[in-house]
Amino acid sequence: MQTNAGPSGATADECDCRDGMRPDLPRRAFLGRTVGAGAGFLAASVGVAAAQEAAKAPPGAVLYDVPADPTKEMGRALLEDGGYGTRSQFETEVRIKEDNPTDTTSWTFTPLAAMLGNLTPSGLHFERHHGGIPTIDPTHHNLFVHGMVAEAKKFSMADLKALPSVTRKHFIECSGNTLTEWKGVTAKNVQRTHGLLSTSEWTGVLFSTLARAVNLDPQADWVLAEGADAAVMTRSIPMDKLMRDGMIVYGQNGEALRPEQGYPLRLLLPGYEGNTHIKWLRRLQVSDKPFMTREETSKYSDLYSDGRAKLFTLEMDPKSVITFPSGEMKLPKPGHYEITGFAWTGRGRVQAVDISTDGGKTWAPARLDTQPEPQCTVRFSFPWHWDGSEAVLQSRCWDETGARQLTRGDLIEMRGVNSVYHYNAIQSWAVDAAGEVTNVQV
Ligand SMILES: Nc1nc2c(c(=O)[nH]1)N[C@H]1C(S)=C(S)[C@@H](COP(=O)(O)O)O[C@H]1N2
Ligand SMILES: [Mo]
Repeated sequence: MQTNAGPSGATADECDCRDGMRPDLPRRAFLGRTVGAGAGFLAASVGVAAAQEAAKAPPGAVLYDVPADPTKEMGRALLEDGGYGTRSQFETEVRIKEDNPTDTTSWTFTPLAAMLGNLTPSGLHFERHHGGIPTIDPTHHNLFVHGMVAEAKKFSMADLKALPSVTRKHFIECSGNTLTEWKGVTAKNVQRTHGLLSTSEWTGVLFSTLARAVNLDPQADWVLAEGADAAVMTRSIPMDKLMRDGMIVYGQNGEALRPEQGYPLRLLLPGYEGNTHIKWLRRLQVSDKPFMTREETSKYSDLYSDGRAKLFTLEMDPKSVITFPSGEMKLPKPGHYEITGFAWTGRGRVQAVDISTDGGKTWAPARLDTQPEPQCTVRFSFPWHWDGSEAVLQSRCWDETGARQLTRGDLIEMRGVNSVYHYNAIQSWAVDAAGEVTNVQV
């Protein structure tokens, strides 16, 4: 465990000599401690309050002593080298892993109930990896565009960054998000039911810009996208989608993509199922037909009750969920509450959101707290007076194409229960008389 080094590894003596720092201040005023395994050390050396925080703080978080009055002590020093900032030691929300993990073919859920605003902090973006997270040196990474093109080309990262770019906010949702709801209630909270959803501001080159550079064959109709991970994930993407709004992105929330999100390069297909957003993108092969890869035949297809499976169900349908109050929360007492949540659709902009507090018998419109943008989440809210009696909270949304979020009953009538992917039914949270909130299906 690190005990006497600050966040940048500076020793106490170095700290004392920094420009502008008063050497007479107690050392602990500008020393941080990194959270490790031994909580005993922290209890002994930084006091009870900090030890309690340490119990909650994720590993690696840097803990500072908390002065009784922050105006009476010099604040801590800046990081030695300017450094890379981290969140407050009191902010402890993390992604959680799925219940039955393997180390490399795994996923983590975004803590949706803790999100403030619309964007997901990059460190909390959900993850889904089929072959682990590759480490790729961007100076050696290339994107090959070939197949039915007049001029096959190799683009280095520098080549791509020299092209005109766009910056747009879009969600990514794994089509397996909420899959446990098909067969009944198992997931207890919104992180586990809906946490394979995140929203970022993405920066990169439009596919249409690359298309002009390689000169597409007029017969070209599909493109195979391939990742440089151990899964060598491949998906066939319709050309009209790519030409409409497909992006090759290298930026996420103002900085480079996180390794978990596909560093240094990924495909971003606004509103399409997460699986098609190929990470660690290394190759685009242009063709006149789909390639029928494993990921679009045996996987990522939707099995209906009559035994037939639908292929290429690419657009995510309208969906919404209440994140407050939601499963495993407890309302302390009757009174005023602001119901809040997210709505999204892969087909365009969210048009409106309704709320029911009586299990779908009556509905009233929610307020949209963010401006609806194409294929982007919106935040909604709804003022609610809880009188202390049992309630079932639901949200439903529809989008600018007229597509609606269905009840669970209607969705199952249409789709059966053999599907794995694309579950988008109305979610219900029951509030009991004690204020306990649980996941229910009505
Ligand atoms: N190369 C590659 N691309 C991939 C995957 C992968 O395992 N390898 N997982 C896919 C799946 S199933 C999803 S839902 C999204 C998840 O993106 P994220 O990890 O950035 O949230 O990436 C997709 N792209
Ligand atoms: Mo996925």
